[in-house]
Amino acid sequence: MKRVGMGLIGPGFVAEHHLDAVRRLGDVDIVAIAGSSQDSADRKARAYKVDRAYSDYHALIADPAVHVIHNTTPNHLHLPVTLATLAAGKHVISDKPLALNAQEGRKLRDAAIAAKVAHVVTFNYRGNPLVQQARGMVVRGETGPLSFIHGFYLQDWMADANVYSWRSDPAKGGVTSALGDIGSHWCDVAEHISGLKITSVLADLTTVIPVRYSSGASAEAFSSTSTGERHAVQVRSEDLASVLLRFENGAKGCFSVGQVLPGHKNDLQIEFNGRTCSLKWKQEEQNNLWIGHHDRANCTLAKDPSLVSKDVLPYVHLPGGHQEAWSDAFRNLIADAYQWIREGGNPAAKPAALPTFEDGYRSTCLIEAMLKSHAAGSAWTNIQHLPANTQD
Ligand code: SOE
Repeated sequence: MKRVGMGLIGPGFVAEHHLDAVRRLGDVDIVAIAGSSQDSADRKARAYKVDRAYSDYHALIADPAVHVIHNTTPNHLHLPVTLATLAAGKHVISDKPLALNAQEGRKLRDAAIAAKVAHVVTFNYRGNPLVQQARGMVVRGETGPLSFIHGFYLQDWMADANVYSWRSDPAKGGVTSALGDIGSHWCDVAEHISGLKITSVLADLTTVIPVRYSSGASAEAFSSTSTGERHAVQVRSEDLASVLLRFENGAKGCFSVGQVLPGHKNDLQIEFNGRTCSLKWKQEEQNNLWIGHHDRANCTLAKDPSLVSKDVLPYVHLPGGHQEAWSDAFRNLIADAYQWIREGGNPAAKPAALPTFEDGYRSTCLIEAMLKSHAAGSAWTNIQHLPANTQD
């Protein structure tokens, strides 16, 4: 089989997991990475055991051995890096959020469709086998019509005021922090499993830590803070938010996100209440799916190839009792992405669970509606998600 060459731009926290996932596929060559300077690119290339390092991402995109770009840059670089990749006619896998706002998200969605390449956004929780199992149960009508979808996504890595990353800087992370970074994942899982679109939102946002102390360098996600000189920075983006949701079938919902909540590491939980049964999935206990009943005992489905439905099997790699985890699910998403890439990004050949720039654009529309809702004093706000090829 012909090998595919990939290049990665923006070697921060999540980059290592992109490289790991690609290495596990076995038929993709990691050609080069690009960083913000030659020095940092060289350092990261050595650490990640990549042969070539560029300081200029345009040079990496132009490298003829590179067919696919992984864009893991901070949010403000998603637009220029991805547009340059699409202009070169190369496939692109972008980190979420796809862009800083809905206008940019739409531009990227439209450019990706016009470029006729594979365009993927890393809503990686779709790669979890029990997320796919839950989705199938809803599709097959096993839950009955859904009436309530609720949960949260809570983290604590920003609980220390000495953590200052680009996520808190509106010029680099965008005006939102918690909603864009992790609320985007929660909403994607909610819509993906339920098959229902959120139609309107009512949001209440808070900045629990309005002053942070920066060392000058951006803190990597989940890294501990270094000691030394720091300066105070005013933070305006939210680190805590709660949102009420209305779904297209009349279902109601709500979720909270927070980045400053001690004890919560990567605590994404989501529950779907149907007329027949309920489903609950917790990211930190991702090998179990809770099934709630009214008229018989509740039960837990453990991830096991002999128990999940057939269509979920490509996402399961180990027998029952052998725990699979975050990086295995991430690898599943990347495997689907490369399956699509090998089909040249033909829309008809896209694996069903794979999130595209359409989903990435949709996510920017949801977050934008939440920001508008809050700014309007927490008023109900409809989602404005424009189809491809619409005129302004
Ligand atoms: C940091 O909050 C982060 O790495 C997110 O950016 C990821 O999307 C999430 O999967 C884990 O947490």
